[in-house]
Amino acid sequence: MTITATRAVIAPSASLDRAARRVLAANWRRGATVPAGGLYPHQWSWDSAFIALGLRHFSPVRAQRELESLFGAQWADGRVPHIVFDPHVPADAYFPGPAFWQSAEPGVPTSGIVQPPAHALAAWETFRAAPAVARSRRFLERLYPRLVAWHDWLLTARDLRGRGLVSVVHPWESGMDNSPAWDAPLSRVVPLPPTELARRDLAHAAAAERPTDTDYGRYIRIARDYRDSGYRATPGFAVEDPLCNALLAAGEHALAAIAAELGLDPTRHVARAQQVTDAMMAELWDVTAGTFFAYDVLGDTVLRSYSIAGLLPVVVPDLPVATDLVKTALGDRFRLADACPVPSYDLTAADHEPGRYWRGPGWINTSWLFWYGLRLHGETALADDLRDRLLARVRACGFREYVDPLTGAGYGTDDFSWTAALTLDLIRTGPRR
Ligand code: 9WN
Repeated sequence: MTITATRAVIAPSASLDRAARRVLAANWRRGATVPAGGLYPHQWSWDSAFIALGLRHFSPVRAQRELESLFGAQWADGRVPHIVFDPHVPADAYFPGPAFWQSAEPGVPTSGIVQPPAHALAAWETFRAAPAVARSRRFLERLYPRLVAWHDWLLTARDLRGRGLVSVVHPWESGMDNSPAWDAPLSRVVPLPPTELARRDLAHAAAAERPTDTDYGRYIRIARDYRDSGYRATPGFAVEDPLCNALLAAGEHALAAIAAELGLDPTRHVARAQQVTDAMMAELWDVTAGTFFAYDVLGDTVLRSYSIAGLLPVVVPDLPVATDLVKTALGDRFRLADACPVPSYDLTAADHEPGRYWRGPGWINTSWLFWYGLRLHGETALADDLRDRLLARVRACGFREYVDPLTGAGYGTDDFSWTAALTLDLIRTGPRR
């Protein structure tokens, strides 16, 4: 069941803050937070990074444990799985579940694909919120080698073109599953028939707000092929996504700061951040379009689709084109000045769907990343304005998963953890003005 009408929750910051903490408390399970009790009843990789960014403000230890539990499921090769399954949850609560992935590498059942590397950034910000607590728990000492192994794996196993950029080999790895940017490469994948899908998501959200059966048929085929190769061979999908690579570059900057805090040499991370940034500029930047485009590795072509992922390299310090990205965000495609949350996909495109998942609605995590980037690049007035409007949206809609950026209609699940966590961060970090 889904609630498509917007709920009026008008609340001043103090009660919004309390309500957000209540969501995070309700979604906490034995050492980690589930994204949503019904729809996503396990631990997800990049969700935990965003959740830690909120938890750090009122429970630094829980924020640290959130990341530690995720990295406790890291594979020997360095990859961090996109789902860590909770063995206490019934096997059929989420599809595809542990029986499909057939992996228990670190001793707990996990998936075998990954998600965008937002973790180093989250770890550094988590440390900065409570350095004394983190030092007493040796948080960075324990996490740093794991974060390094994770980035090493990405830049070796996943540099498929040898250009210094990471590829994702499943739409789920991008975190923006049914983004229109993936339509062309996905069209080459023959979907499995609906009879081979045991979708559980439709019990918790309306079909019109979720990926289609054809999408799922393709997702499951790619995941099955990857699994059957021992999670090694490139399945029938591989793209260089600007968001993943931007988070990696920003993450290397964070690793440099972490290394310095630990008394280690940060040079390697500074150099890597620069290499990834240079590769993004050389391979993914389109100066005329004013955005980064993803690259279809198997089709050997640029994916000229205006997704929010193309603007999110704004999170990279020293990015030479941050001003151009802001200009594109202010234009008709994203309408930064009035659309809120920032649309996931081009408002002017014929296939923009304001309520369907990553094909149009605004999400808090990508909006938060854009806000973070605005602050990073000194766009204080725009950042403060976006923050105020994001908080107003959450006050009006509640902690929905995604929202129509023009009408404010809420979609997907309610009491979504990263919406609550990043709302808390927006409240607690405050405006710069
Ligand atoms: C597949 C958990 C995850 C997010 C993703 C979002 C959605 C899963 C799904 O939920 O994906 O990984 O079942 O649809 O697209 O970004 O991490 O919140």
